[in-house]
Amino acid sequence: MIQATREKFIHLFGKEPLIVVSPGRINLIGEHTDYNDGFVLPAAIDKKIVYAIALNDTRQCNAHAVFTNETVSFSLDEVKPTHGWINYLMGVVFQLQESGLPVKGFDCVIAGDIPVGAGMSSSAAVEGGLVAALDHFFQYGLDRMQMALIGQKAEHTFPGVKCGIMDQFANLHGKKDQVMRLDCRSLEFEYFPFNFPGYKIVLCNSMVHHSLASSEYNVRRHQCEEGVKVIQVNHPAVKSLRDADMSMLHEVRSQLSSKVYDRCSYVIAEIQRVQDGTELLKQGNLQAFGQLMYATHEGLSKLYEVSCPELDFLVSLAKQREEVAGARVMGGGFGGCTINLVKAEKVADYVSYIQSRYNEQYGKVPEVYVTTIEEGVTVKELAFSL
Ligand code: GAF
Repeated sequence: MIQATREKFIHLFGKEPLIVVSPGRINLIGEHTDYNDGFVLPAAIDKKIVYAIALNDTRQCNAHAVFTNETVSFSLDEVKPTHGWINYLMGVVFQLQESGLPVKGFDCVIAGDIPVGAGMSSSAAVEGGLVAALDHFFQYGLDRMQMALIGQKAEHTFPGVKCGIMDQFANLHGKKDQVMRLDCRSLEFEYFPFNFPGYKIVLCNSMVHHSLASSEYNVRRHQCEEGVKVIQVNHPAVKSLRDADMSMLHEVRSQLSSKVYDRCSYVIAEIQRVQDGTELLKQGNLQAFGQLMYATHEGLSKLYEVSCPELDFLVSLAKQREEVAGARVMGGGFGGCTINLVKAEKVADYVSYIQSRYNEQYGKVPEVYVTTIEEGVTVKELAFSL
């Protein structure tokens, strides 16, 4: 794919590009905890966006997307929110300009194999790849966390999703075969190996993509903040759900709508599950970790209400199979993928079981990706060294 993207760029723009490989991400546990100052456990994966990109000595940015086969242009003097994938690029450019960093016109080709809307964060990959490319050209000297924060702000201000930091962080900090535990408040993080050679990480795509996903995402965030405001009356030290516990939430139960109560109770439990899950993984106890994944799914489905019947069905299939240590919906939800930890020698059986049962139930065959944990955004300066 890298070579094909480079060739397409040379064909369209007639010069040699810089290549940037920008991965999607998985998250083992810790969903909707990032914007509550909690913990997450993501990793970058083998699904990726590839940029071929070069400066063009104008004030015009021209981007060709291989997946839609269209070229979209915008002027650096008129960067404002619009529709479609170009929004992610414009958001990044806008945030760099806002930070007082120089940006000049560029040409790029964007290709990739991250399925859109599948919960693997193709949007953070588009953002992170562009920040890294522009940082390379202009030598801003941004560190990877600063780049992630620029991507997150781009997402807030252009597509308008008030996301946490997890996706942009994972995209830019990934390391081969390592998961990362990020404290989303302090932004401190640690790597540790995901060392289960007998198991594979299998993503099952429900092929459902709800258009309400981003507006409902923002509603969830707002409901968490509502809960915090009420808890703060008795406990002023509580700045976010990270600081709350179930007894504090219980005290204010009568003052909260049942939805806000449920959202908060899910998040408080999930933040704890990341802490417990990290220890279990470090101890090599994948079976117990898998049970936490099922508990997360239950919470995301019943309390946080970001699942859908198709995802619940996929997880119910996983639960019946002894080769699966754990499974749950991954990412923002409202469609997309489940993440499954599956015994390596049984992956083929499992995939055919899932695909045939899902097809019987919903009349479509889910795509399945057996994924690996890879490096974060990589800038490849010399095309001939590919
Ligand atoms: C999306 C968001 F972008 C992340 O910040 C995170 O909140 C995730 O949903 C849910 O854990 O991917």
